[in-house]
Amino acid sequence: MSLQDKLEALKQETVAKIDAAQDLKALNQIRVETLGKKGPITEVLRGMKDLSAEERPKVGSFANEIRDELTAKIEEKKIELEKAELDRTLAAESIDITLPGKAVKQGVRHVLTQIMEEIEDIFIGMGYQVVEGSEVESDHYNFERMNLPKDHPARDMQDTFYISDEVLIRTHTSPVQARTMEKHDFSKGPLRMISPGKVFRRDTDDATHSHQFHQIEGLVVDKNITMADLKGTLEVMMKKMFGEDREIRLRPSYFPFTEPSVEVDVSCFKCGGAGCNVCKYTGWIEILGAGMVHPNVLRMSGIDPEVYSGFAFGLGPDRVAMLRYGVNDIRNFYQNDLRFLGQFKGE
Ligand code: FA5
Repeated sequence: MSLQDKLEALKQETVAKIDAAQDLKALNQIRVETLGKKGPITEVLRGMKDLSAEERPKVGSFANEIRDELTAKIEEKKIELEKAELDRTLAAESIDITLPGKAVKQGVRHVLTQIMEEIEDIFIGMGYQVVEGSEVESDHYNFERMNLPKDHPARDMQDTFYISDEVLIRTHTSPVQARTMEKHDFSKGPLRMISPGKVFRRDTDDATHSHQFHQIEGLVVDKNITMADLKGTLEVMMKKMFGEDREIRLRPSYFPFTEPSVEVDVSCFKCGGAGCNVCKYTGWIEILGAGMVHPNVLRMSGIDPEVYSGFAFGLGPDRVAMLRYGVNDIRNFYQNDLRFLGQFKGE
């Protein structure tokens, strides 16, 4: 058999093997065996030294041609096998979207946020706007504009943390009254607002006191506003918060920024007024401070007390939450214990 015939036969045989190769490993094996240094083509080329000078270049170029053809064929097959392998991997790794997912642990809003939003909703329903105040406040708005001039003895009831002589963290949400009143345009209608937020006092923490707690301020100013409006409004809120058969009672009290001033009690939601441990056997639970806006407060905000009058109240949602859920220590709200907080699902 001539060298050319041998090469041709070798080519046919190798092409058949390449076509039959099942994977990249087998293909590589064919490449090494056929085209490698110890392979048959190299062998043929080595045998060329015995050929005549005339035949040598012919056989040489034929052998090179065959080597190039086989190399190209192997390359082609390699691409084909690689694609098949990728397809197999993709099929094997496809995601089964019907498998149940990992359950995400869902949190709940803080119980105090829930209570405050519930109260906000009640007042929004009565046409109030919700106003945001600033936790850092000036002495001017926190005290002076609330009819508590410097050295007024009633300041002792609300000592706080001072940032400078004039800047403090607010002791109550009442400064929002002054800030809202001075901006209000009565030609656009009466002023009706509530303002929830955090307040701070230098109080010693105990079961019912925290140095940081919450208040919701309420304020209505218009012509002919009376105590009857205050009582009616608070009654609506208490019934919505604690049930339709709740009653409220107003007791005389004192705040420098309201005159007259009252403390408001709600009939005990647990015993209905008969007396129990929740209401300390009085039948009533104290829930907020309120009163008619003091003429000085109106005047300082540029409102004529001869023409306008108003009522205001300040309620402690922490205490409301304690009463509603029978929580006996206010500090529970601030300790971030998920076993406690997770109980209030907010349905
Ligand atoms: C005031 O702060 C007045 N600004 C409320 C007010 C507004 C009266 C408008 C009249 C008109 P007082 O200090 O009583 O009032 O606080 C109001 C409510 O905040 C209390 O009824 C109580 O529910 C809550 N509160 C007061 N101190 C604490 C405290 N240390 N921890 C938790 N709640 C408190």
